[in-house]
Amino acid sequence: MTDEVEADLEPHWETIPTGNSDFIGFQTQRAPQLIAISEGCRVLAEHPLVMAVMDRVLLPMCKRYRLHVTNGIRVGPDETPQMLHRDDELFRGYVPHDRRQLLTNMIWAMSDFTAANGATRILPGSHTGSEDTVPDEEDLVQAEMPRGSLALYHGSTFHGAGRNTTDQPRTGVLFGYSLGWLRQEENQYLAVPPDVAQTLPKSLQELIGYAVHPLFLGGVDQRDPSTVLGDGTDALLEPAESGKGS
Ligand SMILES: O=C(O)CCC(=O)C(=O)O
Ligand SMILES: [Fe+2]
Repeated sequence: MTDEVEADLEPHWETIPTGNSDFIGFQTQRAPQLIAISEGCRVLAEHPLVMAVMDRVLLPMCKRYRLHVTNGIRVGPDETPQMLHRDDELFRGYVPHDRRQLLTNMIWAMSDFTAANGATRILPGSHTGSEDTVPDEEDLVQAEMPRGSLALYHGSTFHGAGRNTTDQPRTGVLFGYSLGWLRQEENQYLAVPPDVAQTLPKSLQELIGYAVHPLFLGGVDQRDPSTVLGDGTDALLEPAESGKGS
């Protein structure tokens, strides 16, 4: 699938600008809306291994999880290290930090990830630390891995893309997954509007958000959003029914 995803993204890199901050990088390009632009990414997003991990990490806190964000990340030559961060900082100002995860990410290597070209730097064990944890650079490990591999890390694990000292880009595709009752980082309904969502497998429609989270979070006109995709049902949501954990 790596070849397919690479081919899907290739035409986009020509027009995507580099970033302008320590977070999104200065020599780094980011391709958004991967579900809309890449059939290969549709397959990766639902990879059974990744789903099994998310079932285990996220389902204790929700009835279904969502695709939170998608990003092709091409770290160019001479890029400085990305600032270390926790992806769940989006929420932690409002939800106290504890070991339960609000989100979990995977990054899939589209090129070899090496210490020299900016393999993701990760601080193992930092998901158990408090809000006040200050990451120590000495404790970082790099997710060095051959093209076609993936790395997974919790939303509260400190990490960031590394420095690229080579003359070639380091490319990965990042998929984040979050508890189904949280607002997604990437607005999947704008990124993947109904006319595109209609063409996707049902499981992927649900993963990006075209399905209520029980009881009836995310409905439209008292109905499940899948009705907008023309799934044939027009049933009104019934809290007693949907509350059973469907
Ligand atoms: O590109 C990477 O290695 C990590 C990117 C990242 O952590 C992010 O964009 O939030
Ligand atoms: Fe991140």
